[in-house]
Amino acid sequence: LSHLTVASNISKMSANNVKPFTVFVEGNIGSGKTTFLEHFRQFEDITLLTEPVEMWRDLKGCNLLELMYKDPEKWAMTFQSYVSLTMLDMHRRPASTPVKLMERSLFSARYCFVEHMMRNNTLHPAQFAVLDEWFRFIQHNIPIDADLIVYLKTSPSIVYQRIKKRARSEEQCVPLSYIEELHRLHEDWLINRIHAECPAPVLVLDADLDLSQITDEYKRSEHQILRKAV
Ligand code: DCP
Repeated sequence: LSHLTVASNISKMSANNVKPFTVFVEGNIGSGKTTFLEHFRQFEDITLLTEPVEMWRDLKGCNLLELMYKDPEKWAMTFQSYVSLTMLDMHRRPASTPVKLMERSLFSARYCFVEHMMRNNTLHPAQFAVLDEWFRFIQHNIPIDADLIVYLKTSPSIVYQRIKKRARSEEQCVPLSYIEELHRLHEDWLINRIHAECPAPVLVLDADLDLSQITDEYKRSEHQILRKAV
């Protein structure tokens, strides 16, 4: 059934030149965004753009993520400016499939991470202003397609434990307070809608569930993402 539906979506695409249905997967650090995207690997004809963090860890041999965590005042601007570039690249990458799933977006970079770094003065007001101008310029001049946001909602204490357990070397210094603040910023953006623009409808999933139970929760999103009765 999934193959038939996707095939009919492809023929619709070529007939009407329809753009792919574009989904951003968002949520706190350690909320399971990569695992969520991997769940969709079983379906044919979906473009998955996973793990942008791997690009941030190796730019011509430089680990920008590590530099940013070791000396945020010095490197946050460089890091976030490269995040914006990699995100814009993902937004603009054409997909010849009916569905395109992306891990994160320019929006979470701006409304969660850059917002946090501005509020706690990691970014100088001048650095924040430059990042914000880039963001506004892109928003107004470059089409960014968005049809759905999947918000993997978590409790800070749960993702904090996961982050400790997975022990990504760069993140060992991350305090619970940072995870709590990022949680509030995701909620303000996706649930409380404090920013004028939320680029697409938001589907909220319970991502506190552990790996043995999460597949059923992920399945809840299949019909909206594949747009078929499952
Ligand atoms: N990060 C950041 N600024 C951004 C985006 C991410 O500082 N604009 C940092 C936070 C993390 C690392 O990059 O230390 C990766 O964060 P993500 O939440 O993007 O990716 P994860 O791999 O943690 O996601 P998940 O565990 O949900 O798959």
